[in-house]
Amino acid sequence: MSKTVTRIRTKTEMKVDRPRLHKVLLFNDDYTPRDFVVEVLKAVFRMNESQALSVMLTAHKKGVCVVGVFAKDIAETKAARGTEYGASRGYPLRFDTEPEE
Ligand code: TYC
Repeated sequence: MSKTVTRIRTKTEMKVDRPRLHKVLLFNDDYTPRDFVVEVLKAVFRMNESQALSVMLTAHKKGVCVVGVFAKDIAETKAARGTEYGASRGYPLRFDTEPEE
């Protein structure tokens, strides 16, 4: 004799938050040459000349500029590379990260 088995399937839906993005900020200082800031922006953030010039000038005039928005680990790596690039030439050039709202 065959049996009919009824199973109740329950489905749990998990809502997962999208990972927050992080901004990379560039800070002005009085010592790093403008051309060198542009060089770092092109090398680390793959910007073209005019993008790099515009970001450098905004940081120079306003004190700080958002360079880009990335996943947390990428933002942190790029900020560290930019800061290290400056330090390797003896400049106080500083990048940092901040979570996006
Ligand atoms: N203020 C620097 C100068 O006049 C240039 C500069 C621009 C430095 C932007 C840092 O994030 C910076 N030589």
